[in-house]
Amino acid sequence: MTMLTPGISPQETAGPTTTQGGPSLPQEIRLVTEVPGPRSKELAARRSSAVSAAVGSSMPFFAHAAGGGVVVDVDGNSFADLGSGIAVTTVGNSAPAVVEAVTEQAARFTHTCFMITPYDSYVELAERLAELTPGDFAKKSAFFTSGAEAVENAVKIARAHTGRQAVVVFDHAYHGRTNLTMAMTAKNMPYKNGFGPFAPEVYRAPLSYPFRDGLDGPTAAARAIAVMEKQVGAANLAAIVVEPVQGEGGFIVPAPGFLPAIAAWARENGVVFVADEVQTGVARTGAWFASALEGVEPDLVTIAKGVAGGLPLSAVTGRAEIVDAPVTGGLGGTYGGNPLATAAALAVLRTVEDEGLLERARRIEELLFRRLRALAERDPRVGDVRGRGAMVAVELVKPGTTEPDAALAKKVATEAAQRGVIVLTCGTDGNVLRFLPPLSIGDALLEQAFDVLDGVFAAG
Ligand code: PLZ
Repeated sequence: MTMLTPGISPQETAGPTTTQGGPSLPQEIRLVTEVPGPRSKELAARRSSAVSAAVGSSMPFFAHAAGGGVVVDVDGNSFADLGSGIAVTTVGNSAPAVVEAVTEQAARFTHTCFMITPYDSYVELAERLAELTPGDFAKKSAFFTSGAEAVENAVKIARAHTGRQAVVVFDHAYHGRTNLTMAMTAKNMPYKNGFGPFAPEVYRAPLSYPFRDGLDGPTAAARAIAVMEKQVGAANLAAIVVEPVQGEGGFIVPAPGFLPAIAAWARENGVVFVADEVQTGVARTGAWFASALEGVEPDLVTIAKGVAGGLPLSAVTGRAEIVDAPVTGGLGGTYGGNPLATAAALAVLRTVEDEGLLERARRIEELLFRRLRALAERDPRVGDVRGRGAMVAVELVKPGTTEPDAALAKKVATEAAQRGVIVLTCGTDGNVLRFLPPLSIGDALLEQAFDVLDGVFAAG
């Protein structure tokens, strides 16, 4: 039984009556208590004595149900969700097809370990991802559980294939929190601070960052290639790993031509070109994979987050001869491609097609750009509006400069939560507000959420 917080009457802690999430939840912002409400406060108190202080949460309330475009908290408040659990619930939270597929699979078997007794959904998912990732060539996949694990395995595969060791990543990159991926991630605080030593043979090249460097794509690529040639040497380089639109680093869209030039140099030099599409992949940007928007066909693609609607699944998909390079048994893991997750992923891919969600992501891009460009016109603290599909951000600066304003980003996100909107920050400087709504969100709720944000900006 739930303990009541002293001084709070049972009526005040009545909380939500919802027993189900999914798209049938009322699609509106509706606050019935202060934020956080009494039940969230009570859970926060228990959390602070039981959960590591090293694990943070950006929202002050606890979730009870979610679906469509809302998250309902334990006090019955309904928030517009502009975060999708960091780009995961792309097809919607508790999407009906996902719930059905996982329920059916859970009732049949929950686990055998693909390395012991294989099952068909693993094979079918590999076939589907081979079709959906860019490039008309033979492809194969291996499945894991987290995005970081997919990136680690892409590097293992590239090293096995090339017999080389070095890995090149970019400024502002985010690739994960495991030892190798911490080395690949750019930002120290909070991801790396005090956690070294890091894995060796990871080199960092300059990215294309149009708002800050003003370079066109080919010029920015030449600058990065010079670093690779002079500081690493193509003969030592196993892989280049790059996010087609940088996620945690600030939703940075490289200038046109940057990614194709890097990919072409990789091909000429026998270097494996890896697109880390953990955040951009699976319809988020209005294409199945963001590399396609630049006409790039990566040798390997890392996939996670949106692919399985919240079930832990990640993949490396790419050129068959490269993915086959490690020795048999060289790739795997107890839970990699768990049957609940592969069933969920097949349902996610079907839902994207059945509900026309690539097109929906492009419509969301139009709405987001319209609202945010109007805001930028009025408010000189909005320095840049950028992104692709339902992956859009504003970079906040001191008016008239490019000096980052992280305090403003934090203030807006905090104030928006008080008013019923979940919005996340990102960026090496912490000055970027990012918008990642589920593609199941409706226009009316999106407009309502941006009315709230306009109000927050107008208030100072
Ligand atoms: N590659 C491009 O965006 C995860 C991390 C949030 P995992 N991004 C969210 C946090 O603070 O931990 C991410 C990504 C890209 C790799 C990863 C790592 O994916 O599933 O979190 O391991």
